[in-house]
Amino acid sequence: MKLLTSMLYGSVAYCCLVPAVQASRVKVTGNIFYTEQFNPESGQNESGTTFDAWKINMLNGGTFKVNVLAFESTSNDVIDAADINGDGEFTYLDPDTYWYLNTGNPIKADDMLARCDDIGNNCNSIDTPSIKLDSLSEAEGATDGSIHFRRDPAFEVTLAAGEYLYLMADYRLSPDDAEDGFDFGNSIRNTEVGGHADYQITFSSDTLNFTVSDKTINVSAVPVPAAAWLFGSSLIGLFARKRYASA
Ligand SMILES: [Ca+2]
Ligand SMILES: [Ca+2]
Ligand SMILES: [Ca+2]
Repeated sequence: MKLLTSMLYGSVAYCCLVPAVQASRVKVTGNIFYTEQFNPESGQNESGTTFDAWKINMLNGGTFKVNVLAFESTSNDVIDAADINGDGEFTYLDPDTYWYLNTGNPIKADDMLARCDDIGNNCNSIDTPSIKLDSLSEAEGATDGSIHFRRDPAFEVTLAAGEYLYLMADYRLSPDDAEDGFDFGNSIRNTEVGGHADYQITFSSDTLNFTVSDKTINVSAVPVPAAAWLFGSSLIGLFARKRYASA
């Protein structure tokens, strides 16, 4: 009986005081292109680089980690190149990333919330009601395979519920470039591989779940499994009855 009671105590403590944690992790990939686009200001086509705008819909507020993998070298020298993603090409994308509010309209500089270019560089800590962001360490940034000590940003971010954009560009995307929808005048290193560069982003959290559809990611709280609550409450009920019966 004593054994049963302590087992019950143990189960109740495990299932209810320490809610089941269901880690969630998702990896997405994309490409940045060196190409031409019409520039209304000059009235002609100009070269530059594309950038991607990932829609991040926070159905619940919460905290997650973002870890980028892109720069396929330990230095700026091709002699240190490594084909990290195994596609037979070496690309030199130096990610420059930004958080914006998504108002559903074209990107506006006023909607920029935060920037994270590198590990601990051009990645200022920020703490406001809508966003909190802190760079991760080099070691944490390398857990996805990054080999350059700084180029690929990695950070922890806390966002309030709402709709955001996470911009992935090549260094450097100014707020004006973001408004243009194209990084006029920018180039990417090693354009011999077809004028593009590759990247991967890993989103992970202990408390949030990610659902990816095209370039939209819906982020929601991981529910504590109903079975755990039912199991826990039935055990509490059983334990309470036993106490009552023995009183
Ligand atoms: Ca590659
Ligand atoms: Ca990384
Ligand atoms: Ca960078």
